[in-house]
Amino acid sequence: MNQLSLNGTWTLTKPGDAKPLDAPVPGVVHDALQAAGTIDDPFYRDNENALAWIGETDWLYARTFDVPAEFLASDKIVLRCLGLDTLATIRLNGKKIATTDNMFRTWEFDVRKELRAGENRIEIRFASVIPVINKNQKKVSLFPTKQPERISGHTWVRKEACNFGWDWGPKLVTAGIWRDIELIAHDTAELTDVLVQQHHAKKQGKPRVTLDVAIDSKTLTTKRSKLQADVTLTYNGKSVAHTRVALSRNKATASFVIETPKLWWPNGMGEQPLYELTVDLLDANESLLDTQTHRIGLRTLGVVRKPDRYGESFHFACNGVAFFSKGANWIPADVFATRVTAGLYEDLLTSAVEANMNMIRVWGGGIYESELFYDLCDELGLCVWQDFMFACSTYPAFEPAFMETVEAEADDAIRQLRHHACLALWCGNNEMEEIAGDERRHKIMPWDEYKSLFDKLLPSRVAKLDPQRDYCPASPHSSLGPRNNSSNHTSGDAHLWHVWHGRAPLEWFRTSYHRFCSEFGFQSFPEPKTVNTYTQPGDRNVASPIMEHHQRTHIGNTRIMHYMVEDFRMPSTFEDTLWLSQILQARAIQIGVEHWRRNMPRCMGALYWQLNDCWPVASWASIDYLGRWKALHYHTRHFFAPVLLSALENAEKKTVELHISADPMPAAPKKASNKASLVWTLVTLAGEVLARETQAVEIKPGKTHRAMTVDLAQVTAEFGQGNVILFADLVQRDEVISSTMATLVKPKGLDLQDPKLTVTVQRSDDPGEFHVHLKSKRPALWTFLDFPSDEIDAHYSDNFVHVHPGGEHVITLVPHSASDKPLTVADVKKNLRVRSLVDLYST
Ligand code: BMA
Repeated sequence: MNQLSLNGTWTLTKPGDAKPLDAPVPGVVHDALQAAGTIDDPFYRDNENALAWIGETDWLYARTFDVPAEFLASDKIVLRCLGLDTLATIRLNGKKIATTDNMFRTWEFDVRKELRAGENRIEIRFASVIPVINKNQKKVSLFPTKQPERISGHTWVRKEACNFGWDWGPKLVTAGIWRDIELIAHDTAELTDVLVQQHHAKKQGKPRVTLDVAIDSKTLTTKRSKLQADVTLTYNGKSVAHTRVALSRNKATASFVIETPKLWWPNGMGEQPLYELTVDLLDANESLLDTQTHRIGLRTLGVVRKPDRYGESFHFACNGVAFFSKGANWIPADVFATRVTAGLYEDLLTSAVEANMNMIRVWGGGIYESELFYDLCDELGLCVWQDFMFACSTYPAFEPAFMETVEAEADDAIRQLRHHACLALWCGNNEMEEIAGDERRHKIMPWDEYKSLFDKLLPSRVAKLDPQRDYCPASPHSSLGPRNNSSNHTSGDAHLWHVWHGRAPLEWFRTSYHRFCSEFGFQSFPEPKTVNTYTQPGDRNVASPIMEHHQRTHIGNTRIMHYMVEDFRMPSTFEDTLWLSQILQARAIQIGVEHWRRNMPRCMGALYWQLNDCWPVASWASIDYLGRWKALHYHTRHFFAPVLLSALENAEKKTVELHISADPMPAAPKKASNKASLVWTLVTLAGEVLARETQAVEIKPGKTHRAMTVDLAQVTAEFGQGNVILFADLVQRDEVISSTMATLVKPKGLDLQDPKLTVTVQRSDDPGEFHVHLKSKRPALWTFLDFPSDEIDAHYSDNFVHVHPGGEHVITLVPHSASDKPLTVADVKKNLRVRSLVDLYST
């Protein structure tokens, strides 16, 4: 196999305009226009509004390239396009080769006859999708959304749904060659398919894995037949197994047994060893005709759905061990997919792991992410719940051409992802069972059409191409009871929007006994530094038109303020409002997740909406577009900790229950002690320590239990209900492994006083790193560090922590200055700001 990349600089022309621009490939039109200075930054203020014309225009990409004569000597040459966005007409040396209609597909066209030695010219013209959508909508109107943030009818084209606007994303309709484009030459034969299946068994109590590698190839010429496949499995560069099989009718199966397999585990449950499988296709003379390599992990992974006392279970298990899924929903990491670098993927996914997540759900309104994303998930132990790209709308499943392109798209996606150790589930769509119905009333999708796509077509492709992987038709999906119930307590997964969209109080979460919460969320604003990148000083008021422009849910800001007043006092300034919205968001999600972890195994998963942003905006994300962790992300580290100590207060009974919920620990040494101590302190708002006690407790891996109940009746009678705070730490081997705080009133009921924080900064042994020691005379709730100056930014080991008299928090930070100047302790001291909740209040 020979390869000739066509990536690089192309020209881009708006048909009718004489002057072409330089355009990088892979790339999209917006990026090229911005680089050329034709348009301003689409994310600044409301620049987006002036850019709709880009999506309404046709665009022409073109380039010339040289083909060496030897390349043309191959038996077959294909033009392989890994991503064309979307309605493309391809011409090679003036001749039309093909048209495409699906952004998600890998397109391959035989172009041997069209190519010539020396210079060739390729042109790809992208037709605007907007007229196509409008024309089709007149024919059959698909789910015309009432949400002004979305363009109706976009589901007529197979293109990233959120490109047409979402309740967190702008309407910036792209076009372009968004993934690699290349020429591939093959001789004699090519490998068309390699499918690996694993069979796990135990021999004398030890795991043993048999791999079956099914090889499919296509013979291009008969001149040299007698094909053979050479199959090697290596681990850390060393061969673990090797075999050679002869192909018969272009097929073969190679099998081998791995007697001492190193098993792959989700993050927190063990390691992530990865093996490399190489399949070389050889002819009788041992000439290499084609090769495929896949990195695999040895494990079983999937969903367990079986009858239990609550209905039907819904939980994931790896190597037979059930685990609570801790994670978040993933949206495209940038409006312009081509801007997503390996570094960005790495930052976001590493942040997920640092926050103790073990699962990511790739939501169906975005894209099948690039290979890099799944490689990182393999390495980090992040299980992937993978939606097919269908979301919150209806689709023309009544059109045979639509079903055909979807089938090809599904095959491409399954083939691309199925070897990944991280892949835990294929899921048909996002939130479409709620809008399916019996007939095409209100433009809903009739069930027979829905079923033809999500109960027949997609599962049949998964069964054929990835037979060992589970499939679920939708998220949410309730397997017992009506399918359009998005909030079923007995079975399936649920999307819980009672808090936020439904305006239920935060405590509503504690009434939820759902089996697996695959979506729930709460918005916040990004921090001031991020807001400053898209606003002018005069915009910096939450209700200004620009701040509202960067809030795509029309009820968004009202909701934030509604809940803020429910739980907290009013903040003083615009910036304090941004910070307080983050504290509020962190508190909301914490209440939900801690409740669900206390209710294992009835509930076995919490994936909040949403991990990341695709532009700078107020949203449900825990990490903002510029990679800054919001308060929620810091809290996530705590409420997703492997062993969680959580408090459940009861204002009527005047008690606080302390619960310990632990993940399973299959890789822990057998003799590891599960003993720990619970240290709890009762403090008044004035800082008087009323009690401090220690109790021996046990951690029960894979289980949750109430470790103790603290009775506050007496102290609250004496000091007042809103005057006492309980702080508790779970300590094991002298290390605080989880801590919690509880009050019998909402935070707004606390008359917080100046906590008299003492802040000590010390240089750590690692260069560029500092330790900040925090102590206080009075309770300092949600104490957070930041550098207000634009000169310095930092990443913190922890933030928004509850400091109390008698306790100390040490936060490690790695600051960097805009000028790259090394920072001294004095610089840090001078610039670091440490505040807590009370400092955000107006009085
Ligand atoms: C959901 C998601 C998204 C949406 C989010 C917030 O249910 O599936 O469509 O952005 O809620 O409204």
